[in-house]
Order: sequence, then structure tokens, then C-alpha cells
Amino acid sequence: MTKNPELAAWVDAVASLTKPDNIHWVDGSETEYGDLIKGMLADGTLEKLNEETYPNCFLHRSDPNDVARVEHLTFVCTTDSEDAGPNNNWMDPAEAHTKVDELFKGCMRGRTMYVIPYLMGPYGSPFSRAGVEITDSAYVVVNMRIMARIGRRALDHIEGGNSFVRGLHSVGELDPEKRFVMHFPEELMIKSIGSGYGGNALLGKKCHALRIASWQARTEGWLAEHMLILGIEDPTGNKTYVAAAFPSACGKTNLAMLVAPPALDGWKVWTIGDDIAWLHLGEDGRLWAINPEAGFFGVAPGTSLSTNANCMHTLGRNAIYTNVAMTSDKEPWWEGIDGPKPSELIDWQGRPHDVEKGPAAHPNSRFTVAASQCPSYSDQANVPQGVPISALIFGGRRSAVAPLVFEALDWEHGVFTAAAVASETTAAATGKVGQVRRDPMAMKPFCGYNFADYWAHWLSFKERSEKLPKIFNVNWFRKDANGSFMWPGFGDNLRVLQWIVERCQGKADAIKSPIGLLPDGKDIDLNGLDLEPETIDALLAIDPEIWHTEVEDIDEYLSSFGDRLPGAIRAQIDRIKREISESQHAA
Ligand code: GTP
Ligand code: SPV
Ligand code: MN
Repeated sequence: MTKNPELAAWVDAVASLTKPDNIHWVDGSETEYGDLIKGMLADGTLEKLNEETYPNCFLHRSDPNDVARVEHLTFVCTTDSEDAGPNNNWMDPAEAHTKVDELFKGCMRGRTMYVIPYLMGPYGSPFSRAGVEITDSAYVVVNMRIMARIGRRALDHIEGGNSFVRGLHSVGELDPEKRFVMHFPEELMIKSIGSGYGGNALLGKKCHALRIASWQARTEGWLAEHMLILGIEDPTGNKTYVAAAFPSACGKTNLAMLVAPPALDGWKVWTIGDDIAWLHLGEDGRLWAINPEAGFFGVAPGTSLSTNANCMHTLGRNAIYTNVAMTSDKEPWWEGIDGPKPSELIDWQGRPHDVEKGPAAHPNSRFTVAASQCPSYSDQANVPQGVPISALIFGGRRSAVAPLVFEALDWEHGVFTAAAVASETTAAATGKVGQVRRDPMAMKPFCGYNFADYWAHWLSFKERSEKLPKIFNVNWFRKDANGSFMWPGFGDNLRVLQWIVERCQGKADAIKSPIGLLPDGKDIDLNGLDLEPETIDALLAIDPEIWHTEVEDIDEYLSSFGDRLPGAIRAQIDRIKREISESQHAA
């Protein structure tokens, strides 16, 4: 079924290992999609939602043990464990292959094996990369069809002689004890078994476009990042492109689709991507970004017309919902959606909803939908060279410590601030929620190699260009003594983006502090917002006592990378410590 002998041989080898009943080469057509959906409606994998209000939409309930990424079962298998680094779980490649191949043995008996050729990135882009995912899950096929560019054109790309990433996936027994997500960056290979969920199973996404791609990006001189990409149009029609990295479930999709508040008349945000950016240095010295994905796999809870209207207008048709609740009219429902809570709901496990048993929708319930349906989808989203990035923004979910926004002094300081990001854990991965952990560049779960080498790679861009973007840090999640968010967030985040754009244009002022450059409260446009001046001042305050402790913590974390930690990062830690202690003495 392919002219590429390497691909044909691999498919044969996988078939003899896994013993499927049938092999189906996925062409990505409408007819094929219809047939797969029909099959899943018949076997109960999917449930059809209300055709009138949610045309062509389906609900999938995953196994209750399989609802999020599994970081403790995710491995980077490099010859030298130091290459994977302390930021990854490591296993020797030979041992890892043996271990998972044992689980793959005969696992597709009685099932169909789907072969999905896919392309990450726009057709015709020199930056796009191909992969082939072999899976025994029809749910994975229909999700991949939305999230990536699959089928004939992707296969043409591979048959044209381009390299491809091999991803082998099986739902296996859906047993958490027999679940592994293994990466072999030196072989451009992924093997994932035992989960049918999101990032564990849609291998083009986190496994390929971040873990494997970040490894390739280092050797080839580019960056694969956990970033949204958006364009900010000002009232004169001028567009500024930015990319922003926040950890999972910390606001990327929402920021990417932001709707301007009425008071900021004439401003508009255009969406290019909501989760992953591939960044290349252009001949002009600027950093250019493409979105390797074609769809959104977004968090449902909290999404509403008031928080993210563009998203609500995107996901009402041709969408797959996973682990949301359902109303008696067969409409999808989740905590935070518009309107009163219906008295009768079916929860994400298919049971009549009972608040005693937790939320109706799983906190990590998601929608899968084509990016092209988004009303704010940019006309630049499929341009082969991507968009030029003026600012890189990093952030996390911090109820304390981190200010609303600050700017890094220069590239090296910016790389340090990004490496120092911490965030409270969310339901996007299994494990405890709300624990503060270091999540450098929002890549803790996704960097396919040693973080120390990754920071050195980031720093190396300084040698290659004088036109790099400015680097900013933001935090939408500061809480007051009552536990309420101090900043309104969502559309009002545009007020912070405005300051960022004006800094890039050399128009706005900033005040220097030991941690970076901050706006004066007066420099953030609060027109039309019911926010006390004291609140904005509190959101922008840097308390030397608190930051003394914070920098100690950052030092401890970064120092754990030992000799591999770049000297330029060490120098930043030392400078900031010195300046904070000077400001403590001055106070
Ligand atoms: P992943 O898809 O896991 O990578 O998540 P994400 O980074 O795209 O996060 P998303 O935009 O889906 O937001 C996650 C949760 O945070 C949702 O429940 C949102 O409603 C909430 N959220 C997003 N932006 C804001 C904000 O500005 N303020 C507050 N308070 N909550 C926000
Ligand atoms: C994330 O967790 O960052 C996601 C969802 O975008 S998943 O695809 O499951 O990784
Ligand atoms: Mn994500």
C-alpha cells in the first residue's frame, strides 16, 4: 500500500508482532470518516449528540482509569541516560523495546490495524514533518483526522523521500499496570500502549511534535515548543505576532482565541495555534512560527460564551467530545458552560449525575475540533514560512509570588526566567492537582532531552541573531486572601498583551526591578474594568522577602542539573540573588 519500502517493511513487521485481523491504510476521506463513525456508534465507542443543535458531534467516554496523560509512565529512551536528563524518565532503548514489544505481542488479535500517514505543519512548508501512526483505535483515527493532516498528501510527502517518525500505538488492555509511552528519539520512534487518551494516544501531538521534534530541533537549530501562536491587530490594522508557553490547562487555548473587551474597541486577536509552535530563524534574523497541528484538543470545563466565545462558536459542529457530561437533550455539558445547570445530567462516566460523586464533566474533559472552524482563525495560519514572532511569553498558574507581567532584560535573562517558571499542577496529567512545581518553558512533560542542553540550545540563538523576540512572563492566576482570582483574565488579558505590543514597538515605559522590567499600574489600560488601583498595584508588586525565597528555590532546582547547567544561567541566578539582597537592605 506504499511505494516506500522502509514504511512497507515496518508495517509488515508490526503486523507480524501484533497479529491484527485486518490492515487498513487510512486515506483521510469523508467516506472513510463516516464509516469509522458508524462503526463506533454501533459498538458503543461513540454516542451521537443532538443533530439539530450540535450537528455531526459525538461523545466518547474513555475508560475511567484513562483520562489524562501519564507522566510517570512516559519515557525517553536514549543510549546515554544523561541525554534524557533528570527531567525525563529514562530506560535503556533495548530494554524498553523488549518490555513494550512483549505487551504488543498479539495485542491486535480480533482488531483492525490502522496505518495513518500524517503531516505536522502546513502542506508545502519546508518546516512540516511527517509521521506514520499505527493504531488499533478507530477513535484515534478520527481524532488524528482533525488534529493533523492525514492521508494521501502526507503519504506523498513520505514517498517523496522525506523522513518520517514511526509511532506504534495500541490501547492494549487499557490496564494502567501495562501502560507505557516510550520515545526513542535516536530512532525517530514512539511506542505507546495501554491508553486511548489524548496525548498518550494521538502520537502526532505531544509525542512527535514536542518530544521527538524538540530532539530534532536541537540538532537542526530550531525550536519545538508548547506554545500557542496569535496575532494582535491594533486599531490601525497593524498586526504583531506572539507565541506563549503556559503549562497544560493554564490558558493557551483561551489566550489564542481571545475576544477583545468592548472598551478596547478596534483591537482583535487572530488565532494561529493553541498548543504547539515550531520556531525557525528566518534569513532576516527574526524567529518565524508555524503551528504543526490542524485542530484543537481543548479543555472543556470553564469554556463558555463569556470566557471564550470564539471557542464556543468553533466547537458546536463536527466536534468529538471526550468525557464531558450530557443533558437530557443530548447536548454536551460541563462545569462553567453558559446557562443554569440542568436538573438532569448524565455524567462523564455515563451515570445519572450526583454531585456527591464529583463534577459532571471530568476536569480534563476535552473537545476535538478543526482549527479552520474558529471564527478568529488567521489567514496566515497555513502560510508555509509561518509568522514572524515579536514576543515570546511564558507563564504559569501561581496563586502567589509571580506578578501579572514582567519583561526580561535581554535574551539570556529571558531564557533564565522561562527556565524558572513554576506552576500549580492541573488535571491534564494524572496525579495531585494544585502542587507548585518547576515547569521550565511549560515543557517539563514534553522536552525530549536533558533540560540543561535545552537551555544551552535556547541560549545559542543569541549567537545567531540580533533580532530575536523580546521575552515576557505573565501570570493570570494570582489569588487574594479569600482565594478569588485578582485579575479578571480571559478577554481582559488583552490589556497585558497591549503593554507587551507597545514595549515591542518602543512605545511603553517600564520600571526596572531585580527580576525584570515591570509596567507601572497606570501603563495597563484598565478602561471599562472594575478593578481597584490597589489591586493592579498588588498584581505588579515584587516583594523582596518572597522573591528571596523564590530565587533560592529556583537555584536549588536549576542546580540539580549539575555541571551541564549553562554558565549563563548560573550568572543570572547569581546576579538576581545579589540584586534582591541589595533591595532588601535598601528597604
Ligand atoms: P492544554 O490544552 O492542557 O494545554 O491547556 P491550555 O493551556 O490550552 O488551557 P486552557 O486555555 O484550555 O485553559 C485551562 C483552564 O484555565 C480552563 O478551565 C480555563 O477556563 C481556565 N483559564 C484560561 N484562561 C484563564 C484566565 O485568564 N483566568 C482564569 N482565571 N482562568 C483561565
Ligand atoms: C496537554 O496536556 O498539554 C494537552 C492535552 O494539550 S494532551 O494532548 O493530552 O497532552
Ligand atoms: Mn497542551
